[in-house]
Amino acid sequence: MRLRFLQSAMAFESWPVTGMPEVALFGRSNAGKSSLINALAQARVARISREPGRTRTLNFYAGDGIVLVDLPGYGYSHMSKEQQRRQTAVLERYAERRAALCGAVQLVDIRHRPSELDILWHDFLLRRGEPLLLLLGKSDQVGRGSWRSREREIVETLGTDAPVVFWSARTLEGKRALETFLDEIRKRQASLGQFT
Ligand SMILES: Nc1nc2c(ncn2[C@@H]2O[C@H](COP(=O)(O)OP(=O)(O)OP(=O)(O)O)[C@@H](O)[C@H]2O)c(=O)[nH]1
Ligand SMILES: [Mg+2]
Repeated sequence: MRLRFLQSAMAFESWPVTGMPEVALFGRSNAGKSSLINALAQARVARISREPGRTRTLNFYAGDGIVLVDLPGYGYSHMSKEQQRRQTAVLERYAERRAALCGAVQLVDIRHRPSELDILWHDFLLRRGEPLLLLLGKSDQVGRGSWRSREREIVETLGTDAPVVFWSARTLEGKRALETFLDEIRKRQASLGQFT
């Protein structure tokens, strides 16, 4: 899908007013959120790096009637306590207050059992009661033969009935399903009318 960078922001006052439904990417640091933006856009619109903790601000992208937000990852320990506290506060504030937010994508690494923070954020997003898609990312890193058992462990750990999609920014596994999810949110919001 076409995606263009809109704005980078931290403070509530500078979050853009777009008039479009918004979907945010949640996931621990290094899960591959920024890479997902680039994979969807098929262009280098987001900055990525090998070192975790790269994304420090909320990054807004617009495409095809929807806004995607690349959020800073949670659970990045290599920063000061004060920085961590500030980052968590921004994430929570965004997730609680953002009126345009009508859906979420949570990205977890298929190779690992979800962390305590993954579980907390998953529960939080479920409680919002809006569409939530769980992506099992970096699926290119494990053989297809073990996908189902990885899925089972992750779903059991999260105790969830959210829809699950295998994802890879490298092979673009899951891209179609992700685009369908975004499309459904756009249609759902259009039928509900104004949201901001
Ligand atoms: N093999 C593989 N590597 C990936 C995939 N997606 C991302 N990566 C790599 O994982 C690392 C982190 O990716 P980012 O996209 O920066 O992760 P992030 O979730 O934005 O991280 P923060 O900004 O710290 O929250 C980079 O080295 C990426 O190249 C994937 O699908 N497969
Ligand atoms: Mg990032």
